[in-house]
Amino acid sequence: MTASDSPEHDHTPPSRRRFLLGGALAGTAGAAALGMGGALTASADNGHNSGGHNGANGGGHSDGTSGQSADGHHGARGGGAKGPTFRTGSTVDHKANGFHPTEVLRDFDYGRTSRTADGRTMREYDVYASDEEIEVAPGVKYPAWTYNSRIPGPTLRCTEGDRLRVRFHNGSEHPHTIHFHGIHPAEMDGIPEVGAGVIEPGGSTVYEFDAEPFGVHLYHCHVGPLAEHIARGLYGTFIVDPKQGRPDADELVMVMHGYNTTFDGEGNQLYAVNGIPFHYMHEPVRVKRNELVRVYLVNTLEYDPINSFHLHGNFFDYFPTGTRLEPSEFTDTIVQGQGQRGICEMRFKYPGKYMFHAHKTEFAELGWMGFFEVVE
Ligand SMILES: [Cu+2]
Repeated sequence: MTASDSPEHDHTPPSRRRFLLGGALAGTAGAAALGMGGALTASADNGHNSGGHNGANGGGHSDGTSGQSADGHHGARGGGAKGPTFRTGSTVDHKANGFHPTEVLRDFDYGRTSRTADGRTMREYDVYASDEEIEVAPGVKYPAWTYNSRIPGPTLRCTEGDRLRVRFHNGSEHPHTIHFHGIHPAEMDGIPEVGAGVIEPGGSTVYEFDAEPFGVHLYHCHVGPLAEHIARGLYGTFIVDPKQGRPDADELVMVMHGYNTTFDGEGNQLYAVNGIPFHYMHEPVRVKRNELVRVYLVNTLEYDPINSFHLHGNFFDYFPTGTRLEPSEFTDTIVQGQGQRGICEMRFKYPGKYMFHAHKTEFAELGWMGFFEVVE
């Protein structure tokens, strides 16, 4: 599609409009449901674009299919009051994907523990890289590169002062590393030409270092082209708890990211928290009224300069990078650049459903939105 044949009011950049390269997925319900235009498929009509993703018209239609066998001829439209069609009703096949975003929320990997010679806790983790086809929207398969076959990778958790031993095996067809944020010797930094350097397909290495400083951190591949290695899915959360711990809470991990399904490196066509766009619209994050909720929030979004987190009907304490025990802010919206992260602590005063989403409306309408469901 060129600018000249796009609908008059569609200001979508070309990279976002062209949802997928080629015809492999043309005509699937997932592509059509995104409401992103005739470039996708010969069967798309003008109505797909007139809604755009700004919700200008009321064409929403949920077909409720899984998308796997949809033929794209049912007239699904994007946009409208309900946003992209797959936002409600349709879901991806989590079983086939091999991970479930609701489980990712509270899934912490503490490793196998033992004692070091000097009496500290040793935690050993196994992380492998692999190439996986992930259904990121109904009917839309994305060729991801993953840690432990999921997006995001496992949440590795420990306490400051622990000794960490991370065995990394590269089962992908591409060279990768694990680069941890934190304080550690240069040779454990997981970058090319230092320490073990790039780990080739079939290769392995061990990253070993002390857990510091306490806070919420991240890890990701550091092989070039770096943007693609990260954007394909090679990232995860790395939590170092303070020795004294934090107050009891319902703890959640949220990794904000996107999918550049055209691979043009010019933006993202989908945005998500924990792997699947709109997942927490379908399955709200259930929390209890008055209970402390602690969100470890990480931004790994590639190709867009900022991301954000906004909570409806409530405010939260924000602890940037989680490296101090006193919050820096009491707010309902924070902004993070890539690699930034922090802890949001909140209590819901009233029961009901409360949205959370990027306060970058474009991201929200392309997948980065969800609900908390507060119950008694
Ligand atoms: Cu890589």
